[in-house]
Amino acid sequence: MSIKRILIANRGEIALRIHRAAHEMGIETVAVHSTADADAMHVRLADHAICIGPPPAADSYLNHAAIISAAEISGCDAIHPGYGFLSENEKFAEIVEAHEIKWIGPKPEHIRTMGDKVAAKKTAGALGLPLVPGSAGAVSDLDEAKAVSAEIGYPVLVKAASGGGGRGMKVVPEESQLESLMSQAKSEAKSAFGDDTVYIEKYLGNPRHIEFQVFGDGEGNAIHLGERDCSLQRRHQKVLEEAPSPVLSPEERDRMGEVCAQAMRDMAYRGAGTIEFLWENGEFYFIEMNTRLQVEHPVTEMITGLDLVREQIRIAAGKPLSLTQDEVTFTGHAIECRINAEDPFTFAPSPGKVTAYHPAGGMHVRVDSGLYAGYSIPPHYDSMIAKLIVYGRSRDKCIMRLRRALEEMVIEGVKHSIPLHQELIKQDDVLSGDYSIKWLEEWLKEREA
Ligand code: MV4
Repeated sequence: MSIKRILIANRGEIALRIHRAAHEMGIETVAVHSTADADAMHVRLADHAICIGPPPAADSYLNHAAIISAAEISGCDAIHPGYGFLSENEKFAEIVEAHEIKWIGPKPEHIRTMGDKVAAKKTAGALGLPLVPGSAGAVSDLDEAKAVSAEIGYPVLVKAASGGGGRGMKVVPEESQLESLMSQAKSEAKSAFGDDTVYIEKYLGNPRHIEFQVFGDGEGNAIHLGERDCSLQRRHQKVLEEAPSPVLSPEERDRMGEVCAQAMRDMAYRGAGTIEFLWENGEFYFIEMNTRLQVEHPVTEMITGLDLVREQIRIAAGKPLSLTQDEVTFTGHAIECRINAEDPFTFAPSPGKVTAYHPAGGMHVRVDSGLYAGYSIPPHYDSMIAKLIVYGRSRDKCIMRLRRALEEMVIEGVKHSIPLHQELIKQDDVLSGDYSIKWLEEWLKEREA
């Protein structure tokens, strides 16, 4: 029942994050790493470290056999996948469980359902979540696409069932363009995912991206931990996230959160999940569900006081949720800035040696990062090198503290996004919370001009 040693099947700040939660629970950790990550902070801190392959992720962090062998050899009784890599791979989750190793994640069947966007939408609808108007499922031919689109009205959006990250998505302004844009969406989906299944939705022109954090025990108990507003994105990469959303009242949060929690009770969901919505003119529309811990989970931790990784580990060990919905409280405001090793103007990656590093500190300031002076950021992986998370009693106080923390933080030797964040939090629309999913890219265009 209890977990004694966790294999961390990830790298970077999230590997460190998982190590910290485990050690605070008296659980040992085993780091697995590629040859490029031998000097990483989480590898140094873990109780044991096993090299599982060369730098390309396909040969190391995605290598099922190497990771399972490492778990067996080192006597791990659980695997935490973090985010990305194998975190939403239902086959890997099944293999882990077949080896009688605890999977610190959702049931494989739920990972599978939510990975198929058409199945996810059908499931969400059946569970009572509000959907974007559109086709009831996959659209098989042009006549069906025309009928659905005429019914909901143009513009419509053609989406890939295997999609995510915006690939294989086409906005169709009017019927005359449906045939060509649908076939483009299908061929893009076919080459990107090996699956040309598409579905159709009403295109929302100016929504916000608001996501609810949920947790279930796998036996029909579930809670929600409120929402995060992640509307500030560039090319489907989040740049800054905050909780609570500037646009939700406590009543709207309770109402929508409860709809989410009830849906998770009805499906006997296990572990951490995020239910993503588009929000426009006071209405929520389900788009997708992520069956993993997310990068931006710390903003939820800051306003609830809970350790979400600890909660995940407890659930995997068969323990009940550590609190009831009535015991969940939301206090103050939190903002996370993602700091990437990239040029803050061109966004070109900037790997290399960090010659000086000084994280921000002080009251209500958290830095999740594996950086240290002398560390070389390898070129093989995601460019996110740190997350700065700041809390304040109010949104205004949070932004004042964020400004102070960004000023304090020093990263030398590589280009990074701190200057971008400093500029961003001076913008009137960001200060007032008046932004949609289109805001950041439009601002970046003006900034370039
Ligand atoms: C949409 C949409 C507008 N209308 N669906 C982008 C990726 C995928 N997760 C869903 N996405 C969108 N779906 C309808 N019916 C606009 C987007 C979208 C978006 C969503 C969230 C955050 C940033 C975005 C950037 C561009 C498009």
